[in-house]
Amino acid sequence: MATLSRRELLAALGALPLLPRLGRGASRPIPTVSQLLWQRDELALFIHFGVNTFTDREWGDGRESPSIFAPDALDARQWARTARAAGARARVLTPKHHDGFCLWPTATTRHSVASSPWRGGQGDLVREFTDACRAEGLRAGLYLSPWDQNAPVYSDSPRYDRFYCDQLTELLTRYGPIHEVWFDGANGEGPNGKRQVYDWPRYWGLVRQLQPEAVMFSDAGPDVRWIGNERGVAGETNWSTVDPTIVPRPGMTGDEVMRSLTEGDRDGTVWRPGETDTSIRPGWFWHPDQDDKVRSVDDLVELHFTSVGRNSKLLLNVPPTRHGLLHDTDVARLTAMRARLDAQFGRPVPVREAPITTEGPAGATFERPTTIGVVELREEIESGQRVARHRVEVLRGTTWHEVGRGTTIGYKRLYRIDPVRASAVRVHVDDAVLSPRPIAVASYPPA
Ligand code: FUL
Repeated sequence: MATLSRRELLAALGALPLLPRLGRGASRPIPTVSQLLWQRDELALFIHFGVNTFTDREWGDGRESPSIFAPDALDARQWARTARAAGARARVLTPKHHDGFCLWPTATTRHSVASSPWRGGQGDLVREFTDACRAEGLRAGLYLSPWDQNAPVYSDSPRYDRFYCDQLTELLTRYGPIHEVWFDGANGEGPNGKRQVYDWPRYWGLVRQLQPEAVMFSDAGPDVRWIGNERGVAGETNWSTVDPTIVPRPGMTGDEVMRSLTEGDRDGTVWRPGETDTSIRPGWFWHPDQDDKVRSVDDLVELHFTSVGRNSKLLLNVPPTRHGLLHDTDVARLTAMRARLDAQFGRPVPVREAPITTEGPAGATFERPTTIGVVELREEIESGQRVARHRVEVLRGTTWHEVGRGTTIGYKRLYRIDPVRASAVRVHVDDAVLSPRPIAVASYPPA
């Protein structure tokens, strides 16, 4: 098949109507540097570990004895090496889950590693975790559950707020830079039968003050929002902008809340991209009877397409066993997943020219007709997110064929298409909130 000449290609590209000029100059939210760096990580590993690992439960009740916390071969470097091998650039650990047991020696409670047999009561898992992150070049994040079933002051709201802020202060002042602070919205009743009222503005203000470069995750951000499910699937429409009045605080429910979490809001006034959290196993914590229920390599690769490939970031949970090590099966699956993704995305189809314009369709002509199976689109999100509806077309012979259509693009939009031999690819924008910035288009061979 003959390839197109430059003139023919430009003529073909130019044959489509110009983009609608929409609200040029109108102001739209853009990401902060911290939000940009967070998104570019693409993959982070989540580490759920604590007393639940030893009781075979998902939620402890706060009555666990610290004496059960006894990993006999804990190696935080093994977790970090695995994260690197998986291609993750960051990790988030659970220093305290809903049971209240603290993985660092805190002055706020005796319910911690200091009362456990691990390392003779001298251990500090947050230290080992953050040191290992640094040694392997990974960014460290921390999850501090506000719901605490052990703290006697829980639900005595002002006292618990103080207690919780003291814990946050320890975590954010002792261990160097923390890139993400993860706030879960779970909110149970305390010993007095009342529900704790969390002082979110105070917690968020404290994090800003102590770690100004960290992004804060919760249903309500303020920097990064939950994607609305734990299956690993971001919305096909996924704006990084949201209307902050729809989800003003964590833990809210309702159809409109869930829609806004999953899809964001086209006319949102704040930049709050969605994080997709899911586990490699059915549970968040390790359970012996789930060793044969680890996600397959196909499944893990699929997650990349339904999260990163839909303008999200994937936070993939991989829980250590009672030995304090990641299980061989999980390690093998993650390594194989990375090999598959590297093979898939390692060799973009070479292009002869990549005429990119904000006025017409963006596209690229291949050096030679090539069979492709994946198309990747990227907006320059440094200047915001603009595309609201688009189509992807490939050139076969002298005719353009549509191979995909969708709404938002954002940081990255991936299309898996039926393998097709083509000589060029282009994206046509049908609707945008502002004249789009150039869209980068890359194509890859089928898997
Ligand atoms: C949830 C928690 O209740 C789960 O145990 C887990 O930590 C998950 C990531 O967040 O809300």
